[in-house]
Amino acid sequence: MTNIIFFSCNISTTLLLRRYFDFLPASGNRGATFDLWENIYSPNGNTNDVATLQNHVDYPHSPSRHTVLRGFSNRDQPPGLDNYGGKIYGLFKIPKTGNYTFSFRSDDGGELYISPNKDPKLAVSVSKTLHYSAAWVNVLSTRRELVKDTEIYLELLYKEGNGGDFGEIGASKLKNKIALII
Ligand SMILES: [Ca+2]
Ligand SMILES: [Ca+2]
Repeated sequence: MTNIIFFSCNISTTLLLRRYFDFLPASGNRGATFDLWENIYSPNGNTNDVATLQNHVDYPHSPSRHTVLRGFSNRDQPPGLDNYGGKIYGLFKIPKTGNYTFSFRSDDGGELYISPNKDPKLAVSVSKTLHYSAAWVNVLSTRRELVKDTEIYLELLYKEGNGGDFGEIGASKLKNKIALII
């Protein structure tokens, strides 16, 4: 992951103002990068493990597509393909000091990585699924104290088999009330 190119050093996704949130979006730019690898087939037809993507020869440096999303979600405009791997990643600028938890939804299997700071090499897996998740994944990240205006690197990998497809990361300062980072 040493050659990851951030969308921009000054493009940080800010939170969000949807239900549940008690703070306003910070000023500044928004955006997350979305890389897509086509023709990623699962050896086991019953699961869609992101390891299939991670073990592919073209991962991570040669995606089929490299685009920018408004936030950490492509649910509103999914690629509409089958048998591919996706990676949504970028910097999340903390809008307000507090204790945060993170989660994800994906179609199909997914895995969420979080770094303690801006360095993607320090990102660690916090939760993983092998199937489509209609709800925020129950295994939330450990609540962590984050200070306003600091930036942390977030990354969601997901592996699409067939049918619908999307990925998105959520965050919350409130217990069990996850909402999209947009
Ligand atoms: Ca599909
Ligand atoms: Ca699917």
